[in-house]
Amino acid sequence: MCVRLLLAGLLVLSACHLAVAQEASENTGTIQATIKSPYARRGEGVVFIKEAKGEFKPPEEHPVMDQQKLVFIPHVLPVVVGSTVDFPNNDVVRHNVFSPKKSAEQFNLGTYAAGVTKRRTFNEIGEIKLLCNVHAEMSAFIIVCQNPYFAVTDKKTASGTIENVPPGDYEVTFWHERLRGKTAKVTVKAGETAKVTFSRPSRKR
Ligand SMILES: [Cu+2]
Repeated sequence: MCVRLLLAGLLVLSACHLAVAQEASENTGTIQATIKSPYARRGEGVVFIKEAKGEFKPPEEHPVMDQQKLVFIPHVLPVVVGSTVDFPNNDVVRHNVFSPKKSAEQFNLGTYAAGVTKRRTFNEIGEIKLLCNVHAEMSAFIIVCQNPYFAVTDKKTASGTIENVPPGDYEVTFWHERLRGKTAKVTVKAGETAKVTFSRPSRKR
């Protein structure tokens, strides 16, 4: 009897969860943004809403910028402002992580051993370039956004899909290592996908 009640309760619970998830997708829209440039296919970019109303809490689970085989993984990591990023050293050698001048925030985590994780909280919106002063070939970017409505672009399609966007009018923009960002206006409607194309952006010097 008890087990049956428990099972019934679990069923009701999971049905509720399902309903909430469906509601979220029915009440929100999607933005599919594409960067029209051959350079956009030479690396990931980030498409994002410049500014959205509301206050956005950083995720409890820290975004991760990993270090493996002398490479930062991922190469491009968008986060919402206030996020704490973990920088584990999952390599067999020591690494140093720092951000050079012109980054939205400058910092230096120092040189640290394999198996150690350092972390940092990002409170300034903008581009953070990451370098390692032990290995000149290592580089990556953290893009700190005002809101969680961002997506990394696919290298093959140079396109990114921003999901669960509340209906409204927005300015969408992009960041790319090789290209200057452009802005486009978009209207998001519930249950629909709005498409944005950034045509022929100029190269960064
Ligand atoms: Cu290194």
